[in-house]
Amino acid sequence: MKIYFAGSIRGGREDAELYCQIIEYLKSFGEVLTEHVGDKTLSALGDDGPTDRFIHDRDLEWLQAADVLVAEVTTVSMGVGYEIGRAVEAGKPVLCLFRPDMGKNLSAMIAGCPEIKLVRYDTFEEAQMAISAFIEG
Ligand code: 6IA
Repeated sequence: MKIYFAGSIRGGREDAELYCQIIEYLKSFGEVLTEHVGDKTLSALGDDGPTDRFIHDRDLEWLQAADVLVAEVTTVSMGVGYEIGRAVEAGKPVLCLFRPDMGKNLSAMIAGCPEIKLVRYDTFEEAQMAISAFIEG
């Protein structure tokens, strides 16, 4: 099982610790292709290395190789929204995790997409249950 995890980078890194925990949990189901998303040393600049073109092309290759996409969508991110759209278009199963109590609004393009499995949660345990139900069916 290859898992593409999507979380905000340039959209803001306030949930980086949570991404890291989700990635660790996802690893119990298979290979996480995008572990860097949970790297707590990575700043919102997200540009301390390869060019944007390189990042885009490499991430899309990983997305095509992935069996599923799991996204934490509470922190608004253009890149995460783009990845979700590309995954839906490619017919990949998509799980979006959203924390309603954080004072953020979820885009209708995510909340209203019938192909996306959207789970609203508060605790990490709820996120774990949503992930295992999504992956193990
Ligand atoms: O618009 P955002 O930057 O918030 O988009 C975040 C999403 O785009 C993540 O789910 C990533 O998969 C992808 N992404 C954005 N920037 C990078 C990136 N930057 N590297 C890998 N994926 C990215 C460079 C960091 C690297 C030097 C460790």
